Amino acid sequence: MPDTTAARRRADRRLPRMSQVFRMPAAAGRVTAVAPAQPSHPAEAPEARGRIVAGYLAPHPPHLIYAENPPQNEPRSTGGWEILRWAYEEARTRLRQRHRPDVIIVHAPHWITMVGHHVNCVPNPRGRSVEPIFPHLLRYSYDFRTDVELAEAIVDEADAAGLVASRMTDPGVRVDYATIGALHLLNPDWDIPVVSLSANNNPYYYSEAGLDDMEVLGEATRRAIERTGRRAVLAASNSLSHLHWDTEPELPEDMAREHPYNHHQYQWDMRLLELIRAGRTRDLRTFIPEHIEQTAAEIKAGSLSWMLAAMGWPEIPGDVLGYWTVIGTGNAVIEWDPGRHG
Ligand code: 2X7
Ligand code: FE2
Repeated sequence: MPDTTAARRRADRRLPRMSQVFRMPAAAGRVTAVAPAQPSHPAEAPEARGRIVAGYLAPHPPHLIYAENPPQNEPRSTGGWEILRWAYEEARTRLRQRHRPDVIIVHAPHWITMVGHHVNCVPNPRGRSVEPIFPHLLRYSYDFRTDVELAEAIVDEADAAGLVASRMTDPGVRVDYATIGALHLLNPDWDIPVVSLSANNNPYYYSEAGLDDMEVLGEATRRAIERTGRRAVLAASNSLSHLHWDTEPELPEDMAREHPYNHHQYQWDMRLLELIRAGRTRDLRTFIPEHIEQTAAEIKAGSLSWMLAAMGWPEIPGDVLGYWTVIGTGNAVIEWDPGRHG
């Protein structure tokens, strides 16, 4: 490997990153105790609680909801992107039958906060989410419940770990389409409470900003889950390779026009998926920055690093439920299930 890897350059860098500017020394004793949740499944052993039961890479292209024609979305389609939608169908089955979480925690790249990590603490977000570049595909009415106790515990743990973190309590803030996209595709009934985290790392200004901080945020998230006793599913709402077409077919779901933007991107996505399928999760810590550099990957927003850090970079195979492109970008639905491999 040449001495030019993004990871090495990051380690060598002398100047503080934007995210470091917004990182404070950790303060002891700022976390307050929270009573553990009562089991929602009475037969459940106590050790089954307070843990992450599964993690999903859960990409959010608005095209996928558009193609599903759910009642919440106004535009109508004739389908498309079935391979990814069938992958989500399998994820939904596993979520309901096997994981039965108390909460889904999502980190999404299109809720960008310039100062610190924000956690949505609005008890019942309601409104309409419109995709700014594809408003003809996604005008989605949402109405869901936040697990406020867990949301606040994540803020407290992140703060105690030295991150700048804040509670977002304004019900007027519109929920972004990357949060809505992953959550709808995992649970279109919206009958599982949610915690939603912003992306603070300015991914569209700095190519690999803040991945270290995302690991700190992941560990803080895990501590909050343990402290509140939740069975949590994590969702990293990210596409992979991210160069894309700048023109759209007359019929957006014309699958004769859907293919990788270029072979280079496709090959780097496949390398990433091979590592994941082989369970070489720790190798991803150095591979992810390279993948970002080679493919302008959306995982630069840090959602995947956050999730894998929360799960302790588990050396278990990720189950790739499906991969395909959306407007040329690479997208994979992947499950990490520690219970199956533990
Ligand atoms: O946000 C997105 C994306 N991540 C990928 C493809 C198409 C549109 O929007
Ligand atoms: Fe996106």
